[in-house]
Amino acid sequence: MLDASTLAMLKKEALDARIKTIECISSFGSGHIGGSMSIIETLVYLYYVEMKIRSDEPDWKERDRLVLSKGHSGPALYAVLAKKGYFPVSELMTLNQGGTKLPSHVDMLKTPGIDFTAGSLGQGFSAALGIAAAQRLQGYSGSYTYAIVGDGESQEGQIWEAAECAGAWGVDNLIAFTDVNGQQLDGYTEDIIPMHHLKERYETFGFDAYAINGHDFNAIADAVASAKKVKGKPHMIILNTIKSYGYIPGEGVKSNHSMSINEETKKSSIEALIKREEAGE
Ligand SMILES: Cc1ncc(C[n+]2csc(CCOP(=O)(O)OP(=O)(O)O)c2C)c(N)n1
Repeated sequence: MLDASTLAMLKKEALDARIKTIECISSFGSGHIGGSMSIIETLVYLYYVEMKIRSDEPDWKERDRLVLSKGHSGPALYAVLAKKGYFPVSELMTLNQGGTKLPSHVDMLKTPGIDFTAGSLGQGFSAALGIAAAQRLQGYSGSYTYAIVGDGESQEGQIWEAAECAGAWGVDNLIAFTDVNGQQLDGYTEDIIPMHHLKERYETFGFDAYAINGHDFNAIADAVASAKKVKGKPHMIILNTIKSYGYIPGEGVKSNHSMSINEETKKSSIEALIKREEAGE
């Protein structure tokens, strides 16, 4: 359970990250708003509370790592990294443009603070497992690797190969999240390949697993704290989320994976979000 001032700080930073995500996607004209907005609380919680990082030394060897396996959600991570000081906030407005450090899919060779390149779905989770295993081998006993996987992405077979190895090897410094926003590129996960019983599936693979509301900071904090107490098993936190949460024109919309956001929609959607936050809805 988080104290009131930490919770207030996290909510403020989440609102700010949502606004910056909308603004940076709008600066290019379109982008992956849906899957960016559903993971904001997780990113903000990890970077503001949980992770052992140095923004002035992004390559610090003993740092915690984050692999955004659903690499198309880069804009949300960029918004958080910019605010944490990895690069100037003004660079957010170069998203996806020629010469940018911020491609639409995360790239560790281009962006300070990005720990692994992703975008070809299914691969990042394996990389996260490898990084976590390497941390153990190198003796960084207090270092964790976090991974964020999509529910659509979980249809990739490679996800389950990584799960199999992580469980067999007992890689307990791997703390992964699956963002179950119920949607993927072209529709509802339920209509394509349903991802039922994910918590139980991961338990079967030898994980310590949780299922929580992914927009609830206290639930995220409690799950991570519980995970860190369980030794000898990797951890999977299933996040029940809403795709496009906070970009109101995309909420409840089937085609909210990648959307066009013009100047007018940017302004009106940010105003509507702030109004909703102020009303405490
Ligand atoms: C191997 C591979 N196949 C297809 C794609 C195209 N693609 C990009 S995002 C996406 C949907 C992913 O759905 P999900 O993991 O649920 O992401 P979210 O809804 O959270 O954005 C697809 C199919 C890809 N990037 N990589």
